[in-house]
Amino acid sequence: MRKIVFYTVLALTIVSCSNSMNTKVGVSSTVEIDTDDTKDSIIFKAAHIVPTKNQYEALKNEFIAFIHFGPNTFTRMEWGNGFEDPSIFDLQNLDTDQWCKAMKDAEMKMVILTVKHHDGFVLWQSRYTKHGIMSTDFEGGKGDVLKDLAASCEKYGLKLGVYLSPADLYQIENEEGLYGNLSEYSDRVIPTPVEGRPFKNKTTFTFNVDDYNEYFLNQLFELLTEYGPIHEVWFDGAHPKRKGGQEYNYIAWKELIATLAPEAVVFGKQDIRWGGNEAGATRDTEWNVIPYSGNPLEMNSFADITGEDIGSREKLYEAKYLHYQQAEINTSIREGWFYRDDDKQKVRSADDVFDIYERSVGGNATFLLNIPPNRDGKFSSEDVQVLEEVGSRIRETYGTNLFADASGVKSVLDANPETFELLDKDPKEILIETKKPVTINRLVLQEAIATHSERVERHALDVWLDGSWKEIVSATNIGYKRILRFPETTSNKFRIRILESRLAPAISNISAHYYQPRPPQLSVTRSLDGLVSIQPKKHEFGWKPHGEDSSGNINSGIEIRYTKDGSEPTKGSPLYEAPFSATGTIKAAAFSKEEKGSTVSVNLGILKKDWKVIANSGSESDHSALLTIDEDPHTYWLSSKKEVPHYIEIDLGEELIFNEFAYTPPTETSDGMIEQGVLKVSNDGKTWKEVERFEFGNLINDPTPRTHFFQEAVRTRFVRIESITIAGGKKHAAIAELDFFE
Ligand code: FUL
Repeated sequence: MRKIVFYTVLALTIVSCSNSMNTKVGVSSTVEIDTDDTKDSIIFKAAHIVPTKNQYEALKNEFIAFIHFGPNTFTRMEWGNGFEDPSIFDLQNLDTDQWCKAMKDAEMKMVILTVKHHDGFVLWQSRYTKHGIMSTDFEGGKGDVLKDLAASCEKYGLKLGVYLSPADLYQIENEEGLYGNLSEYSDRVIPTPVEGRPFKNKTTFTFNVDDYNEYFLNQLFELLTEYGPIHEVWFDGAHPKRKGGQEYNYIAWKELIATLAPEAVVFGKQDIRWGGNEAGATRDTEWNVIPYSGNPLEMNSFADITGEDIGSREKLYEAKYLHYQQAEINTSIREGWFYRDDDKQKVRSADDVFDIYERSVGGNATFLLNIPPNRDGKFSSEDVQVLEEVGSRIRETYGTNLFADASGVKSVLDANPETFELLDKDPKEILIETKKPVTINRLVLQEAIATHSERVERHALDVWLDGSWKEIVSATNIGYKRILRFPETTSNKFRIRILESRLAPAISNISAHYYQPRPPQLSVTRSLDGLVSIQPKKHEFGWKPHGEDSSGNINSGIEIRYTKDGSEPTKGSPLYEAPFSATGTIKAAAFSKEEKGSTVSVNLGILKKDWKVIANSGSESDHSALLTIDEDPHTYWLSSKKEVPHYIEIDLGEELIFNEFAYTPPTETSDGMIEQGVLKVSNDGKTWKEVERFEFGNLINDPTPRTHFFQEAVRTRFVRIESITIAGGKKHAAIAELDFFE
């Protein structure tokens, strides 16, 4: 065996629980690749890279919370500029208990607060700046958000972490600012004593640093000694601005953190890496044993790792070092990291959050979800509802193990992560038999990563059905945890096959679960050709799209049934399989085995295929008048003219009789909602006759399709809609869709 350079003092003993053979091989979280290493010896080394104790504990948190709170909450900005007057942070009420209860209900285990974002404003009573909560009216300038949060965390049993932004616009912009002030490097004692504000913790450090690093270290000292144990220190990589070639002496920060917060992991540095996006997207294969070109234990700065393949064998062969560094998948529950408002800033659905949870926690990563408190110092009720719903789905699904009384390999069925089955003989498989048949659609697999690293490269689940094994699902790596999702299957015999691995993998846990599918809300659309499609309604969350079909990912076995005669759809109604032709009323609902989803009902007007817009009062770019009759309610005409009346004239292609029309306003803008208007008709498209006046209320708050019924039916080929007033006194006119009904 080749020489392995270990950086941990402790070399653990790997003991196989199922084999009498004890394999004594050292493990480490970082190892150097030697010049004479071969592909095989590199893989051997990779198979002995394990998380540190702190990293392993952090992985076990699984689902954790982020809180972005500060001046931006009040200015409605995503990034401040450092010039904010502290009084902008007009906090009157603060309810950190409410935050913690909601996080606990969601099954989260830790919360990380932005104690200082890029604007440089501090949320705690720092001795080293006045740019923060001490200069606001909150609790007479004595308030401390971190202190309140720390107390609530203790009460609710949550761990605490801090986000301290290295970028600091206040320290860049103000005249006496320390950031990039070109100060000399010299030996400085941390913490810098401040008269009348002694520290209880008497530890001191001497570091050779400049002014900004001294300031930063002093603040870290306060955060890590005065708020109870800190379990994660989060260093963001973003910089709205830089100055004076300012460098960060991370090696000094690291020594201070390791001494004062020995249980903490560091994000953005050697312990935890960014998942590579802020959208909640996950990799299909998330390796945590990854290659480095330098020694990560000595590195001062860490580049973002954003590629798709980061830890395959091919990548490892290029390494100078192999290092354990787990991913955090971070995203926000709202559109934006900071709270802006309740109307326009959409909130992720419970389906979306639960899907990200299963993809990240069940994909060898940790899920860090941001919930930004509002200006009343609370989580908004919509956010709380999503958290409660996600928590109850986690408990309902993963709280019951359907393999609890199964027979098979005890060490993987005993729910004890310390015991494991070392699969060192072929075929590498595990058989599990339940007393009675069980119906499952989720399987959780875990490797004994703390002692045996992550070794599985490909695996599959087989189910015994009608006298033979049938492969139900396969996936790549496992690592800390893999959640397999598949259509429900019922059997009493299951087989897990490891198809490829790095040496002998050690499986520590296998459990089976059932997720109760939730019939999704549906949407009914029609193409210009008149083909009607029914599909799960897309959640309208516009911020940083991850491109996943959340409802499709978590639900299986859902059927869509519909009616064309106005009756309520039932399990006996026609099954929707492909688009069909129809006009009139379509009602549809999704059904799971147990449940019926809400019914969607649409009234489809006369086909628009042969319609033409013949005139209109101008249009803004990208908002042509044709979008009024394109069967897509997400696109809309926006007139260019800035005063009423606005008009649009349409040639229906032939003479038609109708007695009602529908106006669909745009949902993406509140500009242009036609509150009052006139419908005119013509038989030559030139001379117009008024037939109806219409009025629609509350369009800005409720931009849903509105129908106007006529006194009597009209027969015409040309129609003209003319606006009289626009909601909210706005100047343009906008139409997403126009429909006429026979
Ligand atoms: C980014 C920052 O710039 C955002 O404001 C936010 O804090 C996010 C978590 O990290 O890089």
